[in-house]
Amino acid sequence: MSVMALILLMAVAGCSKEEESPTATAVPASSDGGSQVASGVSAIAAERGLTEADIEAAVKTFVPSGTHDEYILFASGGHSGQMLVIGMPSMRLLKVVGVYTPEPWQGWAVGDASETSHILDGGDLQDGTELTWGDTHHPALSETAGDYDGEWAFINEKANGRVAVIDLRDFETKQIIKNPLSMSNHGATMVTPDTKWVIEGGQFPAPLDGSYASIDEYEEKWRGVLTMWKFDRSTGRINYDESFAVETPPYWQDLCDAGKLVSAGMIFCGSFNSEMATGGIEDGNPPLEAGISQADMDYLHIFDIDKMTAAVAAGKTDMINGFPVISLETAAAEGILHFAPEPKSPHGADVTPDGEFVVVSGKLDPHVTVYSVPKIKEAIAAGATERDPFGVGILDFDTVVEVQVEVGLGPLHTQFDDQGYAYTSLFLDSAVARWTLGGSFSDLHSEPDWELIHKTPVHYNIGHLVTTEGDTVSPDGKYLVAMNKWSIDRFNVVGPLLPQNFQLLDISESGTTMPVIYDSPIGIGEPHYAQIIKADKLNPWEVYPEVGWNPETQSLDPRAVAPGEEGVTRDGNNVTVKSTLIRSHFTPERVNVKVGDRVTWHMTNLETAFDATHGFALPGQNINLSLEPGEHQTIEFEVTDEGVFTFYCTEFCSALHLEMAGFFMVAPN
Ligand code: RUQ
Ligand code: CUA
Repeated sequence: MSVMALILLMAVAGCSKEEESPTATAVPASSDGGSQVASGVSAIAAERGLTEADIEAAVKTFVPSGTHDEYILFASGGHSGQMLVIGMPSMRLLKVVGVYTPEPWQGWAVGDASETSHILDGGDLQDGTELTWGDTHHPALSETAGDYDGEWAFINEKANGRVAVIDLRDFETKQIIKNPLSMSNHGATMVTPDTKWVIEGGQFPAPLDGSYASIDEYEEKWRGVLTMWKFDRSTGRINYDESFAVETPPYWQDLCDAGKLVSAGMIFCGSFNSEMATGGIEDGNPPLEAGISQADMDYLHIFDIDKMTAAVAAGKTDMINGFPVISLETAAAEGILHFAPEPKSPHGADVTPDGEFVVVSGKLDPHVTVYSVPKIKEAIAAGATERDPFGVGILDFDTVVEVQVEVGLGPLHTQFDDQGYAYTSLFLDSAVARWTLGGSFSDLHSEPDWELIHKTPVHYNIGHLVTTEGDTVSPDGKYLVAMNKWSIDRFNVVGPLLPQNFQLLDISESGTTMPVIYDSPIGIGEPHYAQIIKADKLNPWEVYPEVGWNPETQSLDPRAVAPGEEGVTRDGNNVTVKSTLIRSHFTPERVNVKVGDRVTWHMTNLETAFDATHGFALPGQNINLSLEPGEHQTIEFEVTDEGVFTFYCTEFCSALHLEMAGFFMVAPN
């Protein structure tokens, strides 16, 4: 019997820790049926060596079969290129949304024939190179007035500088955009509190036009970039033509966060390598990691969105690769960009729920540094007295810092709850630190402000952490997920490559109680960040709104095939197939073509029931589609090889699913 079943029994029996210690030996059965069950549970717990804490954790996380989770976690799939959808607190994996990597189950971007593959092609390199993987780091849920609204998700792709838009009505990727100026992003994606802008911060500098410049020209020609993608809710797409970028110095820009409430209109991005180290270990130079971490301070980048849009409206942009860019000179002169010094190889920059503070973690500093937004605004208004080599105004550290809080070794990222606590991941300590906030959060907790309260060890190498609705103006403070890399001793060994581990922590109690209650290995690439939304804020479709729906346009497809319209027609070498799918057959079942034909195949799933998905696998053509109820797909391909190929449905859709097939017969020309 599994621990889950055990817990269910305990719940049924009304067993609690007060009534009975699960670690104790079984109590004698009484005539009361409940106690008999409870004593059985005790015996199982004793036999399995479960502690009281184990049982409490299991009771907290068990979601009985047939019931739904309270929260949904949207996690990056790391270098799988995908996005994970996980129920919480059960940590059950619900979906791996295909984004930057073809995903056959969803028919996502498999081969070149489908419209979803054209969406993936939206992220092709300027020279046409097709990319079939990605390194996703930071998903962002759309917000209205600073709160998740459950409508859209965005996720970056670090390796080649791309951004994707996912529609949460059907959990499918709708748009992938290649950044025209940069081959890398890391400070992405983040949204402004109204989701008007999707922010793409950079990482590795290079000449923005994609040209070659030698490493000796690093300071002169290599540049960083922050890209502001304009999101249009009515179309559900990023509007490329209303988007623009801001040139930044060739420091390595890092994670960003959008301001909210008092800091609305501001963007904060960490950065490192203000040393502008360029490595060259083979020439006797210090290695990059040493060169980059020499200085005590790097620069927190502080952007002003209103000043950016004013500069764009006034035409103060240069066109680079056909894309408007506010030059570094303009950004410095117009006060679009300011710097505040930040200590010791900074990484995360996180804005508190009230928007008043920005928490920065220096990876080599045991403190987090808390900046005051009102103080930043005053310092900007007073005018920067110092400038970096590119003319960007530097604010005085002591003037803009509210406080530094010692939290432990290797701080990376910070999240928030509803009890006035902040939570910082400690990479070197392998722990989550809980510390108190001051300011408007002071009354929410009973401890002194700005003080470390507790550390919970995690296993191991924690990167990001995420709390329930933790990036919003009103976090829920119920759970925290520690996103750990390389779980060396947590799971059965599955070879030298170790699973990543999401550890669930219960943060609902105050003070020093903050236990780990579940381990959830992730069987794909390193997930960096995630966001957690209350499940009832999502309103996904159960079936497409109308039969003949095109998910790529989210509208009725004029090419949809109605019953009776099926058939194969030929016009020269162009063959048009019109098919319908319904349990358990394709119409037509025989499609005759010749080598050299160009096939346009329209397919409509006529089903309207919740569970009536059909697949379409066509051997020899690298084609696989998933047609959910009501969905229409059109594919186009050239036929190059003769033979007979049996297409079939890939979803076990009925008792006669194996019979749901047809013949694609290619005669010699
Ligand atoms: S980053 S932990 Cu993108 Cu912190 Cu990975
Ligand atoms: Cu349709 Cu199997």
